[in-house]
Amino acid sequence: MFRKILIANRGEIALRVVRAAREMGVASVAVHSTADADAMHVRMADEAICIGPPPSSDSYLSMAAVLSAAEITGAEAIHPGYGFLSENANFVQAVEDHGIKFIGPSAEHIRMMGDKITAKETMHRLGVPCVPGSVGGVAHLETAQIVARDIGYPVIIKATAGGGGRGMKLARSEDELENAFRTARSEAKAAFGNDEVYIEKYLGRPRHIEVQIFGDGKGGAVHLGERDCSLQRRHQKVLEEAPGPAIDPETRERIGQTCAKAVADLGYEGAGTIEFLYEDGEFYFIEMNTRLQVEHPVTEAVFGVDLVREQIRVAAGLPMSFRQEDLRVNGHAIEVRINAEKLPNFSPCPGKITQYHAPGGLGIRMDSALYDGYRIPPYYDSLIAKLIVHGRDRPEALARLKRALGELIVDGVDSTVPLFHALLQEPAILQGDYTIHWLEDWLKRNVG
Ligand code: MV4
Repeated sequence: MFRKILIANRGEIALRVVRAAREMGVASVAVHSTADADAMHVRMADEAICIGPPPSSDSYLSMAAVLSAAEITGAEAIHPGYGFLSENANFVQAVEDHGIKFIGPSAEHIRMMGDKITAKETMHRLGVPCVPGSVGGVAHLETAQIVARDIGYPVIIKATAGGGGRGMKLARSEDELENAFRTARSEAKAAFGNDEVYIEKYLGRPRHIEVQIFGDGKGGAVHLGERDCSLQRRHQKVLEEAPGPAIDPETRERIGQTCAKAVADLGYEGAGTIEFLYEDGEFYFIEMNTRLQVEHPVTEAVFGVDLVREQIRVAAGLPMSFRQEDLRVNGHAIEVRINAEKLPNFSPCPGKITQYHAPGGLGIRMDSALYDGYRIPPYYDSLIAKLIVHGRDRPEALARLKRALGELIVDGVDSTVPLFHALLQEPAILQGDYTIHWLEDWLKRNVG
């Protein structure tokens, strides 16, 4: 096992990794910008080192600064958390070139899944069901027309270098195709320096279902069921749950085994998520994320595992501490993302936390780096806490969520807490009956 690891991140996820490492007897090094000198992850880690000025581009995103910090502190491995450098294949290569272990998949697997056409071709080849569409990229309008006629309108044009909702254009009929195709290509060129696009059948009212997988890097892999992450606003997830309210045990087993087999065939190492659209009982692969995700705690709650511990174990060359047959869904978990944002526009609301009280009791987990008097800096993501509740079933989890939100105190800044109080009054939420469009439609009706 490693003696010391460096955490190339901040906020609640940096703290999450410090906690896992400490339980394993592994020392942790926090890195921080000058804006984060008083941050909780800095206080909780065994060591801390300043890596630059407030802008992420000069600190948390600086490969040279992070690598120097690892060298200086003698860290044997780097955990990237999510965001920042977590899916940067060049960073992984640089880390390994310095003789440091990257806690995560290989540069090759990150690069493969970062290119959405290659990701889709790979998943298709491995037997994962995909959205009908072009085989590979589409370089000419004439080809786009032929593909679109074949699969039928509406179609969606996506940038191969996009993902997470960036670089997509809808064409409802053939009259819209030329404009959508040209716009998609020029926007992709401007945003990513790569104008390659592909075409898919547009699915009108799907759910976003993602399957958690975990590989040992040696051809072994398991799945840990799915999460339903359909409640999103502008491609930012707002609430996630496990298991998915629309997924029965047989369906979970079928898609889970398909995903586990695919990543086993790849020799994938570490945590990953295979994202699907789910409509009319069918799964359609869209993207794979090669990192630990923000919403991983709902999976940890229902499967009773520590995914970060497993990441560190396999990175150190140890086997995973469970096999597929050890894993079973226990109850139901829901996560809500508490952001320092002001409704109705969700505008970032940095500032000083004048009072903070975290909820507690049975089935409550609060992942947060907040404390009384903390100043939320204006430079980073507005996520300030994740409240994760676990119950024996979905109604119990919902009751616990309502109870916990009532106990929570976050004073000094606006937050998304009132949104969750309101959502818990909605029959569609209480029944788990929502698609990827439900939240934006609801916000239009209720928040203006
Ligand atoms: C789609 C789609 C409908 N049909 N692909 C948006 C994020 C990116 N990961 C994929 N996205 C979508 N791809 C086809 N063929 C609709 C979306 C989409 C979406 C997906 C998941 C969660 C929320 C979403 C909100 C709008 C659009």
